[in-house]
Amino acid sequence: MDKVRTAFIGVGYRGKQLFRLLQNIPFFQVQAVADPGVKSSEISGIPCYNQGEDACLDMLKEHHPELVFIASPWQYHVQHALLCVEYGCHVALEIKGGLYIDEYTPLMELAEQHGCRVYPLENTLFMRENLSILNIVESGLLGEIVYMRGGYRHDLRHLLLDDAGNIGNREKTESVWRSKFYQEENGDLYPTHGLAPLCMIAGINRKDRIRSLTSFASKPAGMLQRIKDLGGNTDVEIRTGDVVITQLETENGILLSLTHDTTLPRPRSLDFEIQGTKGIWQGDRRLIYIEGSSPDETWEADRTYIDCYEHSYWQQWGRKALEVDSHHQGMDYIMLKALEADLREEYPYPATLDDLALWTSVTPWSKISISERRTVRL
Ligand code: A2G
Repeated sequence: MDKVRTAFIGVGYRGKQLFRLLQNIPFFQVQAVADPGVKSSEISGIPCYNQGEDACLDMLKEHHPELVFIASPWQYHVQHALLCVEYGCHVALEIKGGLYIDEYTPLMELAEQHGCRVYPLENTLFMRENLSILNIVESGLLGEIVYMRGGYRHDLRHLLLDDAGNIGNREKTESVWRSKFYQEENGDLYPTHGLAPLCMIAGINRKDRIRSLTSFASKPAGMLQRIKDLGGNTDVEIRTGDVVITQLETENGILLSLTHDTTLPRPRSLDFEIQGTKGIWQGDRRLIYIEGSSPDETWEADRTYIDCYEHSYWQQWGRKALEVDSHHQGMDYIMLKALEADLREEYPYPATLDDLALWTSVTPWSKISISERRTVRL
């Protein structure tokens, strides 16, 4: 495969970021986009399908793409992916939390029947440090993995509320549909940024399985405080706890801790920590400790280790990644190059639809665990 005929369903905030990055990779030949909310003037030089319910269907019929990027609102992901697979397209599917248990099963079945691949676009898998840590863990430097932590800790109040403190009202942003989840659900709404790299690093869903999870939620106070400060109407219901913590256990006895924390003031963090029988790495602080080689009980900067164990993705494409993708520190670009490498049959993409189904299942299971105050078996 030399080039791939590519199309987009959904070109909002995220779709446009990916669309722009693809301009740097000649392999992806973007033929058309479909999105009822987009104006042709926003996307230059290619057909833009924005009329009516069947816009994306018309696009598929008229352009016969081989690959479709799906970056529509969360509630449409599976429906759009099913449609693309019906038309024989591979799918690059944006991530989100699971909307219900077994949500991806029909897609897995249909993709298998049609011989289509579905690539989860989880960019944190491609963070330079995470990929070096994958190599470090595989080399045995941290010993046997025992405990891992990750999370999505990102203050989204500015996105969920407008400047007057109205919820879901920030025009032309994901605020319009994303905020509804905060009003209706109490659980980890967005587990994949934290969980996906942990699963990749420890081989979960390959050589180990998640057995059970237990989630806990704090009260939801952050959004209401912010609404009050902005002079908005505080007579709204917010259900998602400000901090939701999920503890997961694997069959091989690894404990994972996952945090969802998006409605309190804080600097952004993915909160990674990987701990094994020979050492520990802390992503936020960029520190590492290896027994026997680090000074006794003293943290070291991780830089030398991260450089020395650099993943082949970053060795090949890292320089360009940092040049063209400052917004996500190169990881989006590396992800797209990894997708290209898989489609060219050169190097397998490190995650599958089966992995996405596992990561996202944390959302519905965490809701059950919180509301029934119990551990759930996966
Ligand atoms: O904020 C960041 O870019 C998130 N990505 C992304 O998932 C989304 O939530 C966005 C807000 O729209 C990372 O944190 C890697």
